[in-house]
Amino acid sequence: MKYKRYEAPTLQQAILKMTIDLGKDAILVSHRTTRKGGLFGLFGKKVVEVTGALPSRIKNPSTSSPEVKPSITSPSKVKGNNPQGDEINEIQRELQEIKQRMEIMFEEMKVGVSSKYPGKSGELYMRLIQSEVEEGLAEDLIKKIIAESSSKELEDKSLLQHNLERCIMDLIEVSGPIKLDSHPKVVILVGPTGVGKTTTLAKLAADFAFEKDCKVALITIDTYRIAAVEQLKTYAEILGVPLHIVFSPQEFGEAIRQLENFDLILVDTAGRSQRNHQQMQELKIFIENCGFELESILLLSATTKYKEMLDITESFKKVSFNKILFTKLDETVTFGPILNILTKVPKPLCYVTLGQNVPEDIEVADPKKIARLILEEQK
Ligand SMILES: Nc1nc2c(ncn2[C@@H]2O[C@H](COP(=O)(O)OP(=O)(O)O)[C@@H](O)[C@H]2O)c(=O)[nH]1
Ligand SMILES: [Mg+2]
Repeated sequence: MKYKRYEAPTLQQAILKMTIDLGKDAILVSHRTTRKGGLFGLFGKKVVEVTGALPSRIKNPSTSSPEVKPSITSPSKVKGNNPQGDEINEIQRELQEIKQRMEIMFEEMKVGVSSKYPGKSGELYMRLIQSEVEEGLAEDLIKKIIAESSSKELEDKSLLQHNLERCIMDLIEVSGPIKLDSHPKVVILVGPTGVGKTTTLAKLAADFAFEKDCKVALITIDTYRIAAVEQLKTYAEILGVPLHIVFSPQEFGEAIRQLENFDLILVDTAGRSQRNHQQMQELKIFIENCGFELESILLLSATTKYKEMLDITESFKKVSFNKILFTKLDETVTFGPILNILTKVPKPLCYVTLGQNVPEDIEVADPKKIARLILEEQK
């Protein structure tokens, strides 16, 4: 038996989350209402926490939520005439009852969703929720397509999906590839450690140097970890482009001046923890005091939890960034957080990366592809 905990603003939404994650064989073991945030637990947001279980004979379709230890003895540990046997049997019977109640609730929930969302729109709403699109946003999107559809059209799932795809695309602002609209164009990649800055920089350098036949140079202010500089040195050697290593904003400005006849200067930075105020301040000073106008791209990993993405974008706003780039799309199946972020942070998306391979695993962001990934049926 696997036990998992889910949180949501209402009991119905929490059960919905659990059912989406564990499937409809899931059993509701317990639920409670609690408050999160606020002072000493007061004035916080009300959340309903449910603990669900999945009988072990059923394959768990997802591992996205944290597992919790069961608070009752596992029935599998009970042998023969163990004195705890009766108690366990009792628990099993109760679980069976809960399961039946759950099934009824699940059916009611489906009825709830389908009464709120007519025709096939409920299915598409569930699809958005499964992709981890925020509930409010999913609701707005579905309401929009309902408003645009006749009752006959509401029964046509592929038409609705097509309309929904278009509505999602409208929300995704893209900038296209880096434009060489100044000379030299200086682009700095910022973001947390391990998000893929150095790898992405190498991919961009290769694209501009080889495909677009531009004069490309690299600068790194990632001097915290010697291994990080070595990684970039290797890329610079392979690509045959110059690399400058700088330690101060003055040196940074000087390096750009020395590279003035290059078309594109790509700048790598040390991974910064969004929670380390000093590191963020240092980066801000580098950007503001180099004497050149920079285009700053914030990298976010598609594998990061949405809440953490928000935290990262909030912190990097202080150093200011012009565009967003999502990495590691190959490592996730839930693409909703990309949409959530792009609707919350009004910055265009420039590229996405989809693997570790330099130079090929990078693409100019395409709203249609992202909308399709969000709406793709999950197996
Ligand atoms: N799966 C996957 N891995 C990536 C991608 N981009 C970078 N990585 C990997 O993520 C790790 C950290 O990358 P790195 O460029 O050193 O991150 P940095 O600390 O931000 O410079 C490396 O193992 C990269 O190969 C991507 O799009 N997909
Ligand atoms: Mg790096």
